[in-house]
Amino acid sequence: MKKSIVFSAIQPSGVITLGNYIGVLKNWKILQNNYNCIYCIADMHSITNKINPKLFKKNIMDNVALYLSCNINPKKSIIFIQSHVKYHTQLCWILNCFTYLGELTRMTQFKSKIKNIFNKINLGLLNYPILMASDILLYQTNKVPVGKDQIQHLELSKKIAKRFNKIYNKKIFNIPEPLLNNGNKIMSLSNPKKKMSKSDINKNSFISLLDDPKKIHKKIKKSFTDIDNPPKIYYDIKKKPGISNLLLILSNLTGKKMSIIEKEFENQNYSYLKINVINYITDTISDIQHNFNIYKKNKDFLEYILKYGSKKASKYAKKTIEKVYNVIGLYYL
Ligand code: AQP
Repeated sequence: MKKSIVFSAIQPSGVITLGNYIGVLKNWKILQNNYNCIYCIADMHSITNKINPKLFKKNIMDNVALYLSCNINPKKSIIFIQSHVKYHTQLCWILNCFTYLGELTRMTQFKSKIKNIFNKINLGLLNYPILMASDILLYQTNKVPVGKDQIQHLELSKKIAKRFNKIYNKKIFNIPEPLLNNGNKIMSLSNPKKKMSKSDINKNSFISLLDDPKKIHKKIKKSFTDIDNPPKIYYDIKKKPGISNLLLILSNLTGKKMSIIEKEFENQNYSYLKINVINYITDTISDIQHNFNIYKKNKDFLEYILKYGSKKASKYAKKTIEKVYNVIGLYYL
């Protein structure tokens, strides 16, 4: 039987964070055993923000090396850079013509990203979900592993695909479904009301997969702590957002249920909890960094993987673009 197709991507707007890792990356290596997996470095998405070009190039290649370091096997999964497959932006323009302005201005991420921009809002921020829809629909994707924060964008992708299929009365796009990794969203270490983000200007708000143990120690020690007297450790995202975030990180890294974690820490103080969180993060990350240091030295190998990946991805994407051109009436040569 043909395996279902999984598509997932991370933007190289910074180094992959613990939030990205827990939200999606940790699961990718498991998925590649049961699905045809396509894992993308979504560089075109990142240029909605101004990024230092030198740093951007470094982040792109660091993140490729991190995919491999997290055991994504290029023999099983396609690994490629979004801008290397021209069909993403091609389909994006076409889908722009099948999406309404109101659908885009309603997106929560758009609203939060423009909060502090008072003029000159670039259109890439608004169109971001259409490029994401193109990424997914190009590969006739069945399942999309996403964090809870991206569900709204995926719902819009489904809506656009259904609309397109209905207009032409043909199944041009497969309708993708989310693959939620228990729906966990890791929050910022300095403000647990915001999600942990790699492009956050406050570097203490996130753990990057390339942080050294000293930095991890400092960031967790300084992380937001809920004030209550006497301090108690239990999971309650509303009453204790800071402690709940640390418990969530622990539960994900240890694989233990939240009720078990709560029991282990019920009579302990915050400092003891933080030391445990530091130890588990450091353990997880040190294995990844060990692999990273080997891959990072081998630029030729990384480039070979990327060339091979974009060739394979292009082959699949071209098929969808041909269908789209034909059904719309665009001339395809
Ligand atoms: N904090 C998070 N907790 C759980 N999952 C998360 N994801 C992102 N942050 C968290 C999931 O990671 C995948 C890749 O995300 P992305 O890089 O494509 O975009 P993003 O969601 O905007 O991630 P960042 O880190 O916040 O990037 P910037 O700072 O550039 O905006 C997605 O599936 C996402 O759900």
